[in-house]
Amino acid sequence: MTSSQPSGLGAEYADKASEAYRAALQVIESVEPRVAEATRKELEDQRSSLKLIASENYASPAVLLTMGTWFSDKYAEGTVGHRFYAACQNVDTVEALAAEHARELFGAPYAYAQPHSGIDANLVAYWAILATRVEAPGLAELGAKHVNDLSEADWETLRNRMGNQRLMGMSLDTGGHLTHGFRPNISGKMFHQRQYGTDPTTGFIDYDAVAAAVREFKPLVLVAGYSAYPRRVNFAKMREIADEVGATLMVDMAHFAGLVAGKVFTGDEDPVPFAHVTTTTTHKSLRGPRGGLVLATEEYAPAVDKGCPMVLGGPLSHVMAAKAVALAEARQPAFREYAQDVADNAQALANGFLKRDAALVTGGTDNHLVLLDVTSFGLTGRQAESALLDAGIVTNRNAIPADPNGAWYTSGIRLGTPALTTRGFGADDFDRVAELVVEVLQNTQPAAGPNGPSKAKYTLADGTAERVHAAASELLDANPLYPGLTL
Ligand code: DSN
Repeated sequence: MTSSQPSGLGAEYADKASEAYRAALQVIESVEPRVAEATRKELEDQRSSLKLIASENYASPAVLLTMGTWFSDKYAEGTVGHRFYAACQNVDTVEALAAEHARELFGAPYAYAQPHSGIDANLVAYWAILATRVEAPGLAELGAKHVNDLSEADWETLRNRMGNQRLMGMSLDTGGHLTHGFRPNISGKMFHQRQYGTDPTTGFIDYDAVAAAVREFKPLVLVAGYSAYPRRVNFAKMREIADEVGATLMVDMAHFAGLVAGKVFTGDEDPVPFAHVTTTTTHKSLRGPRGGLVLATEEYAPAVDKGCPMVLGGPLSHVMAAKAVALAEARQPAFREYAQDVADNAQALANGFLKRDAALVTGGTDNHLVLLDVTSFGLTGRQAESALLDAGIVTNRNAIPADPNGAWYTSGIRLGTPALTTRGFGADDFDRVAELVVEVLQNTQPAAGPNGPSKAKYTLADGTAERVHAAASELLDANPLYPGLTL
C-alpha cells in the first residue's frame, strides 16, 4: 500500500462527520465544558503521536458515532428474542446483526456479541466450558438441599466436582495473556493451572513440548492465542494436542482477529475451524468499538448464550450496534487489503530494526507486532517506553521470555502496526519509524535515583526528543488521522 491512502477512516464522509462532532461537542460543552475540551485534546494528541501500541487502532467515524446513541439507555439482559426486560425489539435487531456479521466473517456456527471486553469474553468462554463439560452426578440433589443441611462431605463433593478443573495456557512472559491461567488472575484461581512457554533458544512455540506438557497435565481447557507473541500459531496442531487428552481448545484471537477476518491467517493458522470456543476483542486489529465477542461450535453455544446474566452485566446495546457496523466494514474487500498491509508493515518494521542491529524476540515477526529486546541498549522496558513517549512515540513496555526485570519494569517494548496502517503508513514509513525508535533508544541512558541504580529513571540526550518529534510529525502529516475531519 502506498502512503497517503488511508483505508477505513471514512474520508468520504468527513464533512458529515465534522458536522456531527461539532454539534455533539457543543451539546457536551453546554453541560461540562471540561469533558468537551478533553475530547478535543484527545483527538489532537492521537493525531500528533506515532501510535504503535499493538492492541490499539482507530475506528471509523461510522463506528464511533454509532456508540453515541440512546441504545446506551436500554437494559437487555438475556439474548435475542429471550430477554429479562421488555421492549428490546431494536436491541434484538442490532445484536442479531452483529452476530450474523461475525458468523459470516469468521465462518463460525455461532457468535455472541455481548461481552464488554476481551477479559469478559474469556470469562464467558471458561464458564461455558465448565457448564458444558463438567459432569456432576448427584449435584442436582445437593443443589436442592438447603445450604445449612450440607454436610462437610457434601461440601467436599461440590468442591471436587465443580472446582479443581485444570487449565493450561501460554505463560505471560512468553506472550500469553493474564487470563490464560496466570496465577494471580482469576483464571489462575478458578482453575488448577499450568502454563506452557516457548523454546528458550528460538522463542518459538515448540509443539512437541506443548504436547508433552498437555499429556502430563491433562487439562480440561487448553488455551491458545497471545498478546505479545510475534509469530503465527498452528491451530490444527493445537487441536490435535487438545484432542489427545480430550481437552476443550479455546483460542483467544483478540490480537490477530483482524488478520483472520482479512484472510491473512488461513488454513491451519485460522483458529475458528479448530477451536471449540474462540474469543476476541473487537477494537484491536479488527478496528471496531471497544468490546468482546465469543464464537463457538453448536455444542458450546447454549452455554455461551447464557453469558449474561451468568457472567456479564447487562449488554452494552450501543456498543453491540457499533460492533455490527465494524463487522460490516470488515466484510468489505478493502479490509483484506488493510489486513495484508498490517502484516507487510510489521515485516518492514522488523526489518528496519534488524538492519540497525536491534534485537527482536524470535528474530522477527510474521503477524502484526514486534517485540524489541531493549537490554542491548542497556535499558529496561520502562525506561525505553518513557523515553520514546518524550519523543512522541507511543509504545508499551512488555516482558520478554524469562524477563530479568519482571512484569512491571520489563526488558521489552511491544510495537504493532494496526493503527498506523489505518492512517496509511506504508513499508517505507515503518522503516523510518524503526530508525526513529532506535535513534531515541541510542540516546537514552539509565539514570540513578536517590537510592542508587533505578529501573525507571533515564536521561535523554539534549535535542533528541525535539528532533525525533519533528521527524515523526512529517510522517504523521503525510498520513493524517481522520482526513477532512475538523472540529
Ligand atoms: N490490553 C491488551 C493488550 O494490550 O494486549 C490485552 O488485554
